[in-house]
Amino acid sequence: MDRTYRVVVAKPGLDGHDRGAKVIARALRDAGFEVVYTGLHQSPEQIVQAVIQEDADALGLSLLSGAHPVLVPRVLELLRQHDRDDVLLMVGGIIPDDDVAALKALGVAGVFTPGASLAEIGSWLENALDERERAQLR
Ligand code: B12
Repeated sequence: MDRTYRVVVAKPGLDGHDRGAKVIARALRDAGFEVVYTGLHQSPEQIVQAVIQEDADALGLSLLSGAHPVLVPRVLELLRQHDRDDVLLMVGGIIPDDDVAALKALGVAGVFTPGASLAEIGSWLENALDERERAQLR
């Protein structure tokens, strides 16, 4: 890792499926990232405020409720409004195959569904952030 990256892991929406978010937060911490977990029931506004206040390099959203088609575009819109659309956005949880391409077209860098390996998520994030960092230095 080129430097220690800071990642906000957030659980948008009204449901209580927080296991995936907690597992990811811990796995990324163990992989050497600085992780801030927002806890349950976060609105898009609260999540984007966390990104701004923590000066995050990446944002991970965990969504198992089926509300991703509404919540992810709203988070992206608020990131743009606050000039933080540079943050690398990844989404995980119950995301039907048909929705994966739609989320990527909106600007989501990576989508991870049940069974995704924690080691692979960590190395994918490290590579993506290192690549972006090096491109900015060029
Ligand atoms: C455990 C579980 C619960 C637990 C949640 C406990 C908790 N604290 O999280 C309980 C029993 C409370 C529960 C309740 C309900 N549940 Co439930 N639940 C599940 C279940 C069986 C497993 C989810 C889980 O914890 N998996 C283990 C974790 C580690 O895996 P994961 O979250 O998928 O995370 C992995 C990836 O997805 C990815 N990932 C996830 N998040 C993120 C984030 C980032 C940043 C990244 C990079 C990766 C990533 O990486 C992880 C590692 O591989 C799923 C079905 C399933 N097979 O997924 C249903 C499921 C999510 N539940 C469902 C439903 C409907 C409900 C209820 C509404 C049922 C009801 N009528 O009461 C309630 C809602 C209650 C509430 N208040 O929200 C549905 C959702 C349907 C939908 N999306 O259309 C599912 C899909 C079951 C189904 N097939 O119908 N549930």
